[in-house]
Amino acid sequence: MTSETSRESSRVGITLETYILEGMMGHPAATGAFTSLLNQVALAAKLITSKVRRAGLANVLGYTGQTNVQGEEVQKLDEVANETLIQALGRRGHCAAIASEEMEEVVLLHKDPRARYVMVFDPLDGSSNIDVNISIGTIFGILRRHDHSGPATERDFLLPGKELLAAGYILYGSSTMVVLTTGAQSGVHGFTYDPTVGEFFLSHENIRIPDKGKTYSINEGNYPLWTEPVRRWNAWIKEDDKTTGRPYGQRYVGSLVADAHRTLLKGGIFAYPADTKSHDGKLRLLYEANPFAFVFEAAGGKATTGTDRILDIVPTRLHQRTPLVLGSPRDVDIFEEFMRGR
Ligand code: AFP
Repeated sequence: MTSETSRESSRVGITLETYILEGMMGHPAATGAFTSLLNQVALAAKLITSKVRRAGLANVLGYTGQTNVQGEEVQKLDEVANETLIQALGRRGHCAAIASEEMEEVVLLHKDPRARYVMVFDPLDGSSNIDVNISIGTIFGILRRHDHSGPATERDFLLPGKELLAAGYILYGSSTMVVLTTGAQSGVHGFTYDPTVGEFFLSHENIRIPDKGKTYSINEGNYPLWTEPVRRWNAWIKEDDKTTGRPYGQRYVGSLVADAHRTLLKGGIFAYPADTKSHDGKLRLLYEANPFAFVFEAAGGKATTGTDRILDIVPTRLHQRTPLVLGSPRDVDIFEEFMRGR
């Protein structure tokens, strides 16, 4: 391949806006509503980044939840991120309603029947990590309403994750990245933010998770609460066996976006299983597990509860929890074998 053709076939370096626009051009019947929604997510990503990057100054400007030197109340960063997303998504009239980790109930944005989409998000996941300057993130998913003749209700959100039209996350790490997919056909792409020009550029084109990894990611402090199969899998993954690449290394940030992002790029397994304290696991199905399951499957990975595919679960509640196991197909398969009694 000549350098000219390889340059032509790679889209690395295009902006997120161009990528979204090209996606719309590939669908002649598109109205632009979905495109506009994705663009508003990109805008929110820039706005939240600018706030997150100043988080370390909270004690200079006033601790969050207290008053700053100007005597103004300083809003908590997760509330700021939530407000920013609501404002951005409410602006164009395409998003009928949102469900957020920050709010008990669904928030209606537009009653107009032309608002055909609803969005789920966790505005700032891993927020307990803010004070210690560790990566945090925003998780989002977009669903199409089945019936948009009347105002949106909770029913519009209680759909299995396989119905997502798009999902992704924004990682506020050493740089800010948006990782986005509209499904396996379009692939999973990562865009890195250049703060000097205020744009996201395609930096990770067509992310594919390795078939097998070398690390496992789990809160091992929960060992006493784990079920027997989880303990057996945990002992197995730490055994010394060169032929199967064990022992695996352990990595755990405690910020789902950071742990899942590393697992997506490097392979391996992330698990937050059910335990004797949390029978349904800790993580939330609609705005944590489903968007990540959608991303991982589109990248060739797997996402299960340990026994069942995440994207098949039909939710009954907005803030429902689920056990979550994400990762390389071979690593998730082995976890499932242990759950079945290996
Ligand atoms: P916070 O938003 O309270 O920091 O919780 C983060 C989180 O929901 C998710 O991002 C992590 O994967 C998980 O909880 C960590 O939970 P443990 O602290 O129990 O390991």
